Amino acid sequence: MKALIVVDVQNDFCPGGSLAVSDGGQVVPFINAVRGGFPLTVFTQDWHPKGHQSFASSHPGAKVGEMIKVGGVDQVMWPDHCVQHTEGAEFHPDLDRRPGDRVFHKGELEAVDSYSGFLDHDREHETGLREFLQRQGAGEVYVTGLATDYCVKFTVLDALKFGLRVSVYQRGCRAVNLQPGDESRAYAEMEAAGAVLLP
Ligand code: VGL
Ligand code: ZN
Repeated sequence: MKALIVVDVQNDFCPGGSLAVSDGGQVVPFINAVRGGFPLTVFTQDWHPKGHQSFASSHPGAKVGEMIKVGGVDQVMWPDHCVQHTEGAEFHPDLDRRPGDRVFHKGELEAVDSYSGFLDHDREHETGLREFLQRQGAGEVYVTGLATDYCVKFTVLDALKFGLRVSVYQRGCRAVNLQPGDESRAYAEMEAAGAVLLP
């Protein structure tokens, strides 16, 4: 059975949000159009506590966009975003969500960031998505959402590590592009790891 994974289509990643991805909202009509073709659709939601380690505001002197070491690990400094129970953390208002849809939260631990919808960066805490897909008998996933070069990429790479067959809808993804070319490098990495890239 195939499942659609919708990654982080939240207000803060859309125009007007604190970590807006250009044209982020444009993935919404695409996602709404394809979800009907899937027997199962799941959503991930970036869900940080206030003062999260990935926020530049949590590190005196740190600037948004730079990389610093946090507990010995490289961490990109982001603007405050997707803080639990705020408007910015809510799903885009036009996203077609239905009763019974499962949502998997990530980035909930203050000290660890989490781009993947499956596991946080310390590889210790699972979101429950893997087990859920397994129980549903979903061996094949199609991934769409925000952002291509972070949460989409890490979700795809983990899905492949867990032995799922993975396709990525490029029309349904948008990138942050902190550096020019991050988007195409992210797609190349996903493809090299075994993902099928769909236009
Ligand atoms: C994301 C940066 C920080 C994402 C989440 O959803 O791609 N990017 N937190
Ligand atoms: Zn985040």
